[in-house]
This record gives sequence, C-alpha cells and structure tokens, in this order.
Amino acid sequence: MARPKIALIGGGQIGGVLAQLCALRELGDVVLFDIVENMPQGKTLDIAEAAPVDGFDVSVTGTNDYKDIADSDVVIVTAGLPRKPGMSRDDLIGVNSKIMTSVAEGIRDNAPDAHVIIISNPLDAMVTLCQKVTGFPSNRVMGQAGVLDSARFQAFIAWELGVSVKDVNAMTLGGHGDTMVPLVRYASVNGIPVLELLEQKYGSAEKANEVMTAMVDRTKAAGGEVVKLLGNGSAFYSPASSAVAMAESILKDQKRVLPTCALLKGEFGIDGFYVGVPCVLGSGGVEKIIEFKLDATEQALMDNSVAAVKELVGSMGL
Ligand code: TXD
Repeated sequence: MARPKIALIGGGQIGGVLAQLCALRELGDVVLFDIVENMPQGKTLDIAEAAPVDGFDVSVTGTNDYKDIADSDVVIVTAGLPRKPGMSRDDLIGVNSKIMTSVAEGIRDNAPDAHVIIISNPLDAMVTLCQKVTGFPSNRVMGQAGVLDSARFQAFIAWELGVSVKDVNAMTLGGHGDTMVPLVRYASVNGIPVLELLEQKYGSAEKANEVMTAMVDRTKAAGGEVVKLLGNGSAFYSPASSAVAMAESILKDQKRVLPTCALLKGEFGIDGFYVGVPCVLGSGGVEKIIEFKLDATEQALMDNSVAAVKELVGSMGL
C-alpha cells in the first residue's frame, strides 16, 4: 500500500517545521514546495538526513515545480508574507492574495483530489480565496487558526491553575483576528468549569472574572505578543503543530473535533462565510460542523467577528 502524500506549499518558517513534524510522525511522504530556488531542496535534505537518527521511514523532498505535488492527499499552505511588529494580519491582504491565487491554481491543476489546509494570513480571507480559485468542494478547503488560538487559551488556563495542559478543554470561535471569541462558559478542567476553579483560588467571583478576562485578552493578542518578541516574523512552531493535528485527523480518519475555519451554510446563523467553528475532521475532510447554542453575549461576539471577516473578504471583491 502506498504511503499517504503531504504537500507543503511555502518552505519558510512554518513550512520547515511542518515538514519535520510530518516526518517525525510518519504521516506520509512529504514534498515541500517554494518559489525560492534550492531552498526547499536544502531544507528537506537537512530533515531527511536526520531520518537515521530519528528513525522515520518516509521521504522528504523539496521542489520548485508544482508537478511534484501530484496525487497529494493533503496540501498545507503557508505561502505568503508574515507580519512585522506593529502590523495586523489584515495588513497582509494585498500581497498575500496575489500569492494565494497562484498557489490555488497550482493546487487545482496538480492535486485536484487533495484536502487543503490554509495557514497563510489573513486566514479567513485566504481560505475563502483558495476555495473560489480551486473550485474544490468546501469540505476539502479549510483553514487552521482555531486549533492554535484554542491551544494558547488552554496554555494560559493551565499555567494559571497549575494543572496539566492535557486536562484543560477550551475553544475559540470566529475569525482569526482581534475579534476572535474565546469561549469562557465552556472552558473546563476535565469538565469542571474554569471559572469555578478560579473562584476557589481567589475567593471571589469578581476576581475570577477579572483573571479570566485577562486570559481572554491575552489569547486574542497572543499572535502579536510573539511577533513583538521575535522582532522579525511570526509564530511558527505552534501554527505548524496545529495544522499537523488537523492533517493527522484527516489522514487517519480520526474524526477529532477541532476548531476549524470552515464554510458555514446557515450554522450559527451565518451563511456563505468561512469562520472558525468546531468541526469533525476525517477522511472526508470537514465531515460535520458541530453547532451548539450560544448565549446572547457569545452570539453578539460571534456576529461581531463575522462582520470583520465579511468586511475583509468584501475588500478582495469576492
Ligand atoms: O495560525 C495561523 N494561521 C498563523 C498564520 C500563525 C502564524 C503565522 N501565520 C501566517 O503564515 C503568516 O502571517 C504568513 O502569512 C504565513 C507563513 O508564515 P511563515 O512564518 O512561514 O512565513 P515565511 O517564513 O516568510 O515563509 C513564507 C514562504 C517563504 O519561504 C516564501 O518564499 C514563500 O512563502 N512564498 C511562496 N511560496 C510559494 N508560492 C509563492 N507564490 C510564494 N511566495 C512566497
């Protein structure tokens, strides 16, 4: 039986970590594409030469030719510029939409049966553009943002409460921008509400809410926090890990419920827009969007986030 094949479009910071993670987990053979000559070949040669040490039996190769992504099962796209300090994700739309158009054409013409996971920013707009250009069914074109935004929220909760990250459950919805919606009411430690645990720790509901609000605000600004510290470029380890979790769920038909940027068709009262929501990811890609009741405050935050996505997508003339 042939091994699965994973194509990575963009061989920069995230692309390199993606290639290494896919290899270490033996998810399939990896092809790393970039327009820069020799760079993807060099990066993948470096990773492949670690195989005897790490013991992975998959091939990892680099290319500048879209033909080499033929027959890919999953394509992960990071092509595009990252933010510089002081920039918002939305500032990248002009340059990255040109890049995304050419990337989507390359995928459409060379890997027409692939599942596509977009990472490039501004995320919600880039996923929308990729789906339009490829014409792929929406279950096969999705974006990674929510797994990372949720992971950041989970990490802050775990650090605050002094418990293992493994036991924290928390999720963000909405667009991948300043308007994202970390869900406070559903945040739990093995089902025990985080707000209750904070109240135990601090002795008052007021202080618990204050601490929670600070974690929500830090989650929303977490990408910028890393950008500022790095001084050059944006987060790359955690975005790569997050996309690999999505790819793995698809390739192994795990049916994990992961917050995914997916095309909504009436769910949560939203029609025709890509937004972050919990989805079942399996061999059919986005197999199901899981809808659940939001309270009035959550719905208002979600609507606000969707309005920002609509404005951005509208600015591309889509
Ligand atoms: O969670 C998320 N979705 C994100 C998204 C979290 C962090 C960063 N996120 C975004 O991912 C970021 O704002 C960027 O738009 C992308 C890629 O970030 P990365 O840090 O990997 O950027 P690099 O290192 O600049 O790499 C981009 C590569 C680089 O090697 C270019 O040569 C290549 O993209 N590139 C192209 N590849 C293929 N085709 C074209 N046209 C092209 N143009 C540039």
